[in-house]
Amino acid sequence: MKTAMISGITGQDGGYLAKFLLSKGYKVYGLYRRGATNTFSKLKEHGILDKIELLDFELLEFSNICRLMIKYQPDEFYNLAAQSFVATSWEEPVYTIQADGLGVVYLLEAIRGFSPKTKFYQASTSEMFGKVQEIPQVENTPFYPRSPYGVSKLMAHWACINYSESFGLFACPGILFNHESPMRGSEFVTRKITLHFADMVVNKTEKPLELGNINAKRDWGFAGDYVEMMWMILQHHTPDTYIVATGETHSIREFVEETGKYCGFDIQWQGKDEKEIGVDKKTGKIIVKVNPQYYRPAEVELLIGNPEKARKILGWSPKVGYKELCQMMIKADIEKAKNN
Ligand code: F7E
Repeated sequence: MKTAMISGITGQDGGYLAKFLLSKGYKVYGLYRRGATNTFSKLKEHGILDKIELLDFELLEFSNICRLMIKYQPDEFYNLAAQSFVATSWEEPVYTIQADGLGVVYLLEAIRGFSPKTKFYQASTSEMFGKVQEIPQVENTPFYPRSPYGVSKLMAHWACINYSESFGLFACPGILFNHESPMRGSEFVTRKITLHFADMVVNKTEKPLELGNINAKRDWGFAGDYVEMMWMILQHHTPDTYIVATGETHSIREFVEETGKYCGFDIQWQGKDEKEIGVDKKTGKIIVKVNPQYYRPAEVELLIGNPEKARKILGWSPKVGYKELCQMMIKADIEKAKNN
């Protein structure tokens, strides 16, 4: 039986990946950071909580990582643990850079020292492209991160490649573009939108949804598709870097319109910039309001990845398209709101 360790097991990707690896017959160790309130709700929702062995883990505690590597020597390690909310990285830059950058060096050092056969997957991110230097972005597009989060992930990305080239570790970064699902954290814009709209539809709440920059564009895919690619990257005969994206981009505004349509809203935009509002044509009610509080100190305006290498070499392509993803998320949140 192959063994896999997943750090960040309580997050969106941790749940989908664990489910996928269990279906492939893996023994899965789920690493989580002990806190005052531990939340395993996503694993429960997937119905896999009792199928995973949960282990205490802290990215910044090198001794803890070493002990894990010495004891378990997993075949595969998927590093999905991170301070993953870009906006918070300006509030907590030191912690973000320690956890998302230095933490990865700890992991690589522990693997190098105690479990060099472990294949390592690093969750790299499209945020490293930031102020994009090329459209669409490919594996060798120059990076230009725009947040402490992007900077820390870039360090981890290169550390991974460097440990592979220097010490022969099987360490691979997958550059994942935004990936969403009904399990997405509520702080991220897609889920913030679908949760709010579901509340409006089911509980008839009237408070408008407040958003920041609605003109930013993202290449949104389905998390369930993307975790399969993480696994595929580690099954290839040589370690390499891959873009994981759909090749399509949409603005936050479009995501609002698409999910709003499903709720029966016909959103018309009025005003400009900070004064912009989205009004439902049928009822005249304000559904969305721009609130500059959600603007970021430096924005990533446009992301669109070209997943051609993943398709050609690994035979991967996303199964769920943009509209299907919008529907999946809003439908799931309406169901959840009804059941609560
Ligand atoms: O923001 C804009 C915001 O927080 C998307 C993480 O998984 O993907 C994610 O990072 C866009 C930005 O995701 C609101 O300014 C407008 O332009 O959903 P997000 P993100 O920052 O793209 C990458 C690939 C990662 O690696 C990250 O870990 O939406 N936006 N209004 C807003 N964003 C939020 N969160 N809330 C708003 O009210």
